[in-house]
Amino acid sequence: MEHSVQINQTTISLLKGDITKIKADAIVNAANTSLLGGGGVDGAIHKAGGKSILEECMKIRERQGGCAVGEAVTTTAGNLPASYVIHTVGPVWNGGTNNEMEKLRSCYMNCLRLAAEHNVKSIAFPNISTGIYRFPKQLAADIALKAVADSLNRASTEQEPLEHITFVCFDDENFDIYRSKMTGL
Ligand code: AR6
Repeated sequence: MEHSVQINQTTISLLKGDITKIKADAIVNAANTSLLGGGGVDGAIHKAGGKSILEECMKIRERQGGCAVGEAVTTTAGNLPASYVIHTVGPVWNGGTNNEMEKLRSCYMNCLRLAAEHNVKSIAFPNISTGIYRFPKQLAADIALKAVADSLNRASTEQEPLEHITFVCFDDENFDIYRSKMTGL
């Protein structure tokens, strides 16, 4: 781990690479409202994780009709070296006047809430919405880092602490942005 900062009992790290290779209790998927898979990180997670993830997503669809933007749902992780996949649906960037920023923050908050509910000790996030959904990367990184810092500073002392949060950047641009912003945490 090249870059890491500590907030209370949690280490926040930055990694460049493929989230499907990460051995965390939970990895986050940047899904869409259908939960049926797609391109980008979603495609990579379903491809590497195998069909059990899609089967669980289909059961969630039957129960609640998919997943709304800003919300998150949990499945197991199939063949991945993680225990859970937390699927969240980021906003499509539409100029910023459609509550995109609040919706992106709520993705991170809801993933952290589900992680706590499942007693997850380590979680890895991709850069939600910054690919196919075209969210500006600088702004998305500010929102992600602030959401995580706010959540950790607010965490109840009765709750078992999350030990490790990793931001997994796939592209150089996001990696460079996170590297420069993490020093400011
Ligand atoms: N590991 C980590 N990050 C990745 C990987 C990977 N294997 N592959 C891509 N990224 P995107 P979105 C990065 O497009 O913008 C799908 O079709 C990528 O560089 O995956 O939220 C869904 O089904 C980018 O920084 O997700 C939705 O329809 C980040 O992941 C839609 O795309 C997010 O890019 C969601 O779009």
